Amino acid sequence: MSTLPPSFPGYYVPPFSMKFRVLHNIPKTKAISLQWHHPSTLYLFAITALLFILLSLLSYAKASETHNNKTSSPFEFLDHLKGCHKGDKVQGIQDLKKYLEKFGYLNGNTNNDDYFDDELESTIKTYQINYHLKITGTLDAKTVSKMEMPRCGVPDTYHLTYGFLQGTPSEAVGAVARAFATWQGNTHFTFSQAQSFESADLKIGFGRGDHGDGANNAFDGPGKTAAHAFWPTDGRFHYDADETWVVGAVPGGVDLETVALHEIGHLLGLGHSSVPGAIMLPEILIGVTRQSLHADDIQGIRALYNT
Ligand SMILES: [Ca+2]
Ligand SMILES: [Zn+2]
Ligand SMILES: [Zn+2]
Repeated sequence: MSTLPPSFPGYYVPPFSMKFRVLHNIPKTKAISLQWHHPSTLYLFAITALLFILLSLLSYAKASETHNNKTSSPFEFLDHLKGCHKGDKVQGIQDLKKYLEKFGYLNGNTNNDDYFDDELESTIKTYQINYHLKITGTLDAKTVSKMEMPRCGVPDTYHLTYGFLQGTPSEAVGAVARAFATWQGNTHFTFSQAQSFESADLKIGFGRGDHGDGANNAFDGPGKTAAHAFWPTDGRFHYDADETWVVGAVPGGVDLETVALHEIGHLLGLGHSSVPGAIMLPEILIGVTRQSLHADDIQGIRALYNT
């Protein structure tokens, strides 16, 4: 119950009050109470109920038999793709791509062909992470049967695009792209570079001092604040241009990718963590590099999005 959105308080209150009213309105006549306590009626009722359960079990068994003989899943086209893996070219892979696109695992820019490419492999991995399947990147039997199950039409995943302010150095672009790939590999999110900065969901760049986010968000020269990002759905992530930015573990330098991992966490809605080793710790370490998330970061995002 605690998971119900606070905006729906009336959702579960009316049924309760209605039940109360009905119960109170039942006249306490002898007929009703006697019927339920009379042993022979109770036996009769129990036998009828048992028969009913048996009958429904029988018809269920019959139904699943027919189901096994003749697949009735709307996604049965996936059946003959069982065992497909990267490098394969099989008719029907195109439909698989459409399926994954429909449910939010691929964006519209996919190669619409029957070729099992790198992108399809990583997409299937994301699907397998999402459904707690073994991460094989291939269309193994378990993955196919999961995909064939009747499902809700609302997409599972969130695809976000990112763009860079003009003049962003290529080292930063590469580092941020790697950080997005790390988050993509561990969550139900997928990311790709936007066609233009304006159209991007997430906007990344460097700023110095007061850089247009308001005086409260001005950067502070070398040291102290190294970067910041805004909560969803704002999407802004800025590096302080006055820091010594580096790629990798360089003494005295701040690693672009490590900081990007942290700031992307904020872009997705995570706050700071106090768990040692978490990327979401507020302290940014100088001269070190981190290229993976901590279990605490992954748990945080799963809890936040209920995945
Ligand atoms: Ca600073
Ligand atoms: Zn800023
Ligand atoms: Zn932070």
